[in-house]
Amino acid sequence: MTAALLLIVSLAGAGLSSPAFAHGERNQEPFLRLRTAHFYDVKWSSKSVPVNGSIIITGRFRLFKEWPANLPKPDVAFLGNGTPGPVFVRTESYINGVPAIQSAPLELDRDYAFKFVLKARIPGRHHVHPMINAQEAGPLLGPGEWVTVTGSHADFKLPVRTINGTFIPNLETWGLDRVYLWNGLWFAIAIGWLLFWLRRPLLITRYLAVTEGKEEALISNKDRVVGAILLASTIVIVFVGYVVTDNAFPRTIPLQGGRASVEPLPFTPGAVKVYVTKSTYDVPGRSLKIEMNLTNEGPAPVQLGEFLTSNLRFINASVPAAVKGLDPNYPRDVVPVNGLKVSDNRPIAPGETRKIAVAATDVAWEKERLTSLLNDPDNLVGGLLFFFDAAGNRSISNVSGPMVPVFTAETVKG
Ligand SMILES: [Cu+2]
Repeated sequence: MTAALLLIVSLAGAGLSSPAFAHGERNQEPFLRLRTAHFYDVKWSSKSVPVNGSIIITGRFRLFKEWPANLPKPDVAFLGNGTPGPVFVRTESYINGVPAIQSAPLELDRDYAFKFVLKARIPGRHHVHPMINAQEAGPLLGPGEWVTVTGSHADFKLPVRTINGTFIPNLETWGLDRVYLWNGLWFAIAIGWLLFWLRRPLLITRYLAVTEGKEEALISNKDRVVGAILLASTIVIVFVGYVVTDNAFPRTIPLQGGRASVEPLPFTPGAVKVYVTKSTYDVPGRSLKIEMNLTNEGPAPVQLGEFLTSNLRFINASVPAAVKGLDPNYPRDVVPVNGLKVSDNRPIAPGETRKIAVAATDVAWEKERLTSLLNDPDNLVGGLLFFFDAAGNRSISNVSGPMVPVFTAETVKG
């Protein structure tokens, strides 16, 4: 009976659940995704690439001003890529044009442009994200795009010419014989040493000998000789190995552990000052609503075109420049179809302050598991607001406010 019930439950589950996509970005704490690195203008050069082919990922990120207080600052940060395992090899990476091979300290409330090149290694359909690894804060993921790698892994090659002119036909297999030799040798010695002791009576006999004060009887002279031989031969192996390797490769450079230094992009204050007066999350309506006073401190009238948070792009369909800014190839699963509803779309004149209400309504709040923020002791939502003038110039302002839950549906007209 129980077995039949279990079978029914599991069959029902299989029918209802959708296949597991992506690779766990939704499991990150919402405050990590809402108030750390906001990625924008991200582009993937291609959605399909053969093994040995390369794709280039470019874009920008802003490290949010209201970085979570409980999270260490990005004093040591590294530009990486979020992919399911080593399916690509990162052959180049830059932050603001500076090679990002090493980690660098990054500043909050500043913008950085990044670029990296990935060479396809393992065939399949992979979700590819830009990512910032901040020491002690963890991986901060940008938006993901599905990239298909075609061909066969057996054809993969990574040729490199070193600075002393040595040509390595394939870095993937270079020097593997040495790796096997040294690992095999130490493994064999370790197993031999373990067996030498394990073949004798073990715990209880030895415990009794020790309690009776006869521990000397447990170690014979032969054991001492074997131990001394092992010690001497280990030292000889290490020394000879060092001399032989040093002669074979006289010029070596150790792995570099220094820090790079990267200047942020020039600071451009947002043309619009944002003052949030109320922000709520309508639980049944799956809608984040923000009421705010917007003051245009720039020279031209502007309209609110986009709200970006946690890689979700809520776009105001009434602002042509915002719609134009959405690349037709951009991954659709992070562009909620309802977009951003704005209570008043008339351009805000220079010097004018206007109270507006916006609603970002989408099932993505649940799907991306962002609503678990409602249970957090720190329930601030953060994001970027993109304003556009009539010429299509963009200005970016920060926005943040608490996600206070309401349990009755309300609407924002727009
Ligand atoms: Cu992913």
